[in-house]
Amino acid sequence: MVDHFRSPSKVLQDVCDIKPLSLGGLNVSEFRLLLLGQVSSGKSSFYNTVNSIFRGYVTSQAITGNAGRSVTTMFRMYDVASSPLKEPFKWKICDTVGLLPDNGLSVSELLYLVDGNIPNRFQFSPYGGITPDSPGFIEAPTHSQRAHCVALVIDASTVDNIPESMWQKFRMFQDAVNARRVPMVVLLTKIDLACPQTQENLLHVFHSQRIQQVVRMISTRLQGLPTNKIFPIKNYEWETELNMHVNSLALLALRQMLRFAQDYIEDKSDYLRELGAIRHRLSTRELAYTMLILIGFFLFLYLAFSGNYFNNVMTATKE
Ligand SMILES: Nc1nc2c(ncn2[C@@H]2O[C@H](COP(=O)(O)OP(=O)(O)O)[C@@H](O)[C@H]2O)c(=O)[nH]1
Ligand SMILES: [Mg+2]
Repeated sequence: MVDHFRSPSKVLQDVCDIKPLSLGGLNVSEFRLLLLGQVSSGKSSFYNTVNSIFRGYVTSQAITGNAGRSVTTMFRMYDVASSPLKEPFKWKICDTVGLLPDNGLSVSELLYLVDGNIPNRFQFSPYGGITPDSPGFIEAPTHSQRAHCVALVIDASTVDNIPESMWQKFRMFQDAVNARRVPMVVLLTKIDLACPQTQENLLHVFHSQRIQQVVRMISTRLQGLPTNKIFPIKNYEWETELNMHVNSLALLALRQMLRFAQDYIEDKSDYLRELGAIRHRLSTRELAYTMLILIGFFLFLYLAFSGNYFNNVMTATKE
């Protein structure tokens, strides 16, 4: 439990307690939560916000900025711990380079991030994409190395300007992630900039017509993604002190992401168990067929060599 959190809530406690369970032989040592989204949508700031909550003061370990191009150029897996001397939690936040509508990382390259092929501190090149020949490419990632929940980070204040080609990329990516049964959520950042009343009082977010409208719009654009998977948040940006409401929104989103990650592991272990059972059933049937063939073969040999078979055949032919 983090002692410096001024009002230790149930949500905070839940987040501290969640750790992957080893199920059905599926050993996952930690959850990996992958952040993806446009340049400047607030991915690195989300990690900083979460880290600040647990550190007990506003920190900015991940470099953030509004340069018009991605300030983040590396794939980084960040641990979170209540102090540098304490054990980190059993989950990591994975921060990436920003997405661009018409160039930048393609959907298949993004899937390498989901599938765990990309190592920590992988340097994205502005010229070339990711291929299996890229330095450090992990050919056969373990279940622990893949993403267990993906968060699409969308800036609420500029959502109306997202070009159609970007939505198309999001949807293609969503289809591929759904096919892998990896849970996907949306982190809707900069709600303070999107709604003036929310800027004044963060609790207004739950009544804001504008935020509700944005949430519904994103749900429609993302093929009916349930609205309870779209989390409005406000990242630490100008603040120098922690704020309870900023913390609460970020923690609510984080707790759901971790719960979805746990659901994914359960689902995966069920699938592997069923696959194992099918293989077992198949191998039992194959064994029975092989035995029958062998018995037939030995019976034939016995009859042939004992002479009876040929005698009987000869007699039968003469008659
Ligand atoms: N007002 C406000 N600014 C934010 C929020 N989240 C991020 N920012 C700012 O947006 C800019 C881009 O954020 P960054 O985290 O670098 O985006 P990234 O490219 O997705 O990693 C930075 O100047 C942040 O301070 C937010 O919730 N509210
Ligand atoms: Mg960044």
